[in-house]
Amino acid sequence: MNSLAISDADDAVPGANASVSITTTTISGLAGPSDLTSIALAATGGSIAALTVVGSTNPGVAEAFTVTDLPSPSTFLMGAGNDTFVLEGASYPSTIQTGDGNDTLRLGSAGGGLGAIVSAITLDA
Ligand SMILES: [Ca+2]
Repeated sequence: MNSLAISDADDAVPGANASVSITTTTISGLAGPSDLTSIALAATGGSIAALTVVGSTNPGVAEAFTVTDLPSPSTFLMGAGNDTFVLEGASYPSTIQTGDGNDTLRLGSAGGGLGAIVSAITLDA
């Protein structure tokens, strides 16, 4: 079993992480000097037991994450800042902690509906 830990805690660039997209296989909008570096997720010959993604801890960075589905059980720590987190689907249990700031959390697809949320979710706004 494999664990993946991805942290962008020290990203203090204004406007950073403003359009992060997470799917079962890819994280985009998070890495690189302009958030343009894509991260591919895989566990060839095994499985991912846990994914942890840490967002910027800078209160001036208002991040926006959209998760279409999860590659594994996942934990998202958004840190400080006025963050937005949208969870459209969850095939694995997940915990979302938005940290300090005036945050927005939305569950469900853009058209409405929670049918793609099939695992337990813990929200800590
Ligand atoms: Ca970043």
